[in-house]
Amino acid sequence: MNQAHSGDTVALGLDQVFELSKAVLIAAGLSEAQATPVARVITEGQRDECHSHGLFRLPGCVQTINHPRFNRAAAPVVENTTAAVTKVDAGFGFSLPAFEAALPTFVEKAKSIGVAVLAINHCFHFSALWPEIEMLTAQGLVAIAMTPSHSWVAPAGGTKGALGTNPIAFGWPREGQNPYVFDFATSAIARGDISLHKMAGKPLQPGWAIDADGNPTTDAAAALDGAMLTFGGHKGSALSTMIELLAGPLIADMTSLESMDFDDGVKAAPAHGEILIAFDPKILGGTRDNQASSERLFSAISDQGARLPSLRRYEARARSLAYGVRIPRHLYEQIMSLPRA
Ligand code: NDP
Ligand code: PYC
Repeated sequence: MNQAHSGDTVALGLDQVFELSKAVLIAAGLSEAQATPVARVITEGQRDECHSHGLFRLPGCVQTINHPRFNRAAAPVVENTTAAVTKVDAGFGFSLPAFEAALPTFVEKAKSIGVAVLAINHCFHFSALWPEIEMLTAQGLVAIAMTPSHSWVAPAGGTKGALGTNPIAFGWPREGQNPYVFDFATSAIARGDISLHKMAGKPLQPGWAIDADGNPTTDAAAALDGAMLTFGGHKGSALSTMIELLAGPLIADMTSLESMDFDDGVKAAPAHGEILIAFDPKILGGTRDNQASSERLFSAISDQGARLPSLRRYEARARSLAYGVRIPRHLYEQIMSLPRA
């Protein structure tokens, strides 16, 4: 494999990121069919400079594949439940092959009746949600995705983990340009970013975490041993609880507390469900041009110097597509020390 080395970083083409990821995942025990969507999302994360969910996740994926409860032979089973509802059982493989297996049915339902729900069950989940959201906005659909994680996050007013970092993502298609997409953890920051702060020896921002004694901390190691905090105090805490309920008990799957129990101390990726909702604006909006008023809103935000979410990501994407990516040398060496197919 050709790659340019410079100082503390290593330059890779996007095709190299993809092939390297796939080779590691296959050597760890995934089939080509399972490894491909996982490697694609890792590559997309690195491409868009979402450092907490790009190549940084690859060693954790290997650890997850080695979890005794991970099913290396998992083949997603799609259930055509009702006119609006699709369920897919990931069989305790990764969420991404299950999402892709259910996508055509899910999209077809949203387009035929205006709204559809996809429940992914029994999946190990490590990925950002925006790649899935963008696959739905590319079909002209408005979309929401939510998932629990492990119970690392204390509720507002509490001192112990009960909630997950629980991301919520939303996408709105825009004619002739990238969709409006946001995708964030309901913890003050993703846990992956706390780990990156620890690796870089950087302090956390106040308000992100408490230590094991329940005291505020800006030390990443103490935060990983203690508990993370939600964004927005009681509001983030309630939103996170809603995500637990919608992507957990509502679809008969695990909460973040249950995912943590299921992990049994291995420290693999969380295992639980994911819920996605898709709306067809052509059906819900009828003949009204929903783009005119949404564009007016986006301009009112951008024209005063505020930025739309995902703009940073789209700019990073353009750069990476043109020039490839640079990753920290220590991460490259860690990945190259893993077996590859
Ligand atoms: P951030 O706090 O950076 O928030 C991310 C979102 O906010 C992005 O849409 C980002 O756009 C947008 N944003 C950031 N800064 C601004 C700004 N100044 N103005 C406007 N928009 C802004 O990231 P998080 O740490 O909360 O989450 C990172 C990722 O982690 C997500 O992709 C999430 O899905 C993933 N995650 C996954 C989990 C899982 O269980 N699978 C659990 C937790 C998190 P942009 O990207 O352009 O900066
Ligand atoms: O960064 O919080 C996180 C996370 C959990 C699962 C995947 N990412």
